[in-house]
Amino acid sequence: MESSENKVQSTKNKAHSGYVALIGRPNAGKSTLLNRVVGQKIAAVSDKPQTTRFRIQGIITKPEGQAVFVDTPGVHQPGYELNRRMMTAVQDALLGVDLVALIRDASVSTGNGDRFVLDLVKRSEKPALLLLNKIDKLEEKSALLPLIDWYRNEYDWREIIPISALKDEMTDVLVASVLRHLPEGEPIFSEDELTDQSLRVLVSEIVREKVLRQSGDEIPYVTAVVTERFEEVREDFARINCVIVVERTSQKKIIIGKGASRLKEIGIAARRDIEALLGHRVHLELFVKVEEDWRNDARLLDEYGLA
Ligand SMILES: Nc1nc2c(ncn2[C@@H]2O[C@H](COP(=O)(O)OP(=O)(O)OP(=O)(O)O)[C@@H](O)[C@H]2O)c(=O)[nH]1
Ligand SMILES: [Mg+2]
Repeated sequence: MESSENKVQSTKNKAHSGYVALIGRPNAGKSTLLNRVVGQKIAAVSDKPQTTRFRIQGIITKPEGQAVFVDTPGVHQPGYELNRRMMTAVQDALLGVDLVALIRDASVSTGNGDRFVLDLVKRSEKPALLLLNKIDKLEEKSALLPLIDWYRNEYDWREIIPISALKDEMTDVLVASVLRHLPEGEPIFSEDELTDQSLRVLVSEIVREKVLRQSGDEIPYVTAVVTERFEEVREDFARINCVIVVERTSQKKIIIGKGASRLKEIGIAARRDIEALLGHRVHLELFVKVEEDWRNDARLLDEYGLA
């Protein structure tokens, strides 16, 4: 009797593991969700569209299994070589995962961009979850019903889950659902691994996020950040130099600001996050450099890690 009970138990508790892609339009909240579920800031977040430029993995390990969340750039029409590469990153992510999570800003009305994203998910023919994000912005939760109806007619979703990545609503339900829908299997990564990104890249992305947050509408698209020096001088102190690349001298002036005031603000905000990431003090130096048309320059894109 006892042994059969144990058997039932062990089948029930079989661990699940695998990859889940976060796919959606720019600004849907994919990176906010990634950071939220991992419990650490690993992806840049801003209110400017096209913040994320490459695939970023965030790993969650629980007794029920391990989920590797794959954050991707927001789906948009590619103009520059950079944007073509961003869209290739989305396609590659879709190919390589066990599960797809379409994340949709539920506070805005449906447009062509949403149909385009939906088509990508349909063509992938993968099991998929629909995440209706930003429910904290809705006055009435019943506003979700027409949206749910519309999506339900379009694809055979494994689950439809309203969430708020920002306010941490229903995100535990979402993680449990992801784990349930991943295949049975052993963990892929060790328990203490949180991301596939190197410290240098995490640092560059922190600086880029601060640039995006402290600038107007033009700068985000024309900015790349590279960590040129990362020296752990002592166990508890590092010297870091980052280069902020823009396309024109006028943009360089905007980022530096009057009396270097904006660059200083960017540096202070970035250093705070970098110190939290590394757990010790950091000396951060920022430089601004002009590289005309870097977004169409394959060599520079490779150099900046935008492969
Ligand atoms: N109110 C509210 N805002 C949110 C929520 N999730 C994300 N946001 C905000 O939406 C904006 C975009 O968030 P991101 O996480 O950068 O969006 P993304 O989908 O990664 O965007 P791209 O990388 O550009 O594709 C930021 O200002 C977030 O703070 C949410 O649940 N509620
Ligand atoms: Mg993003």
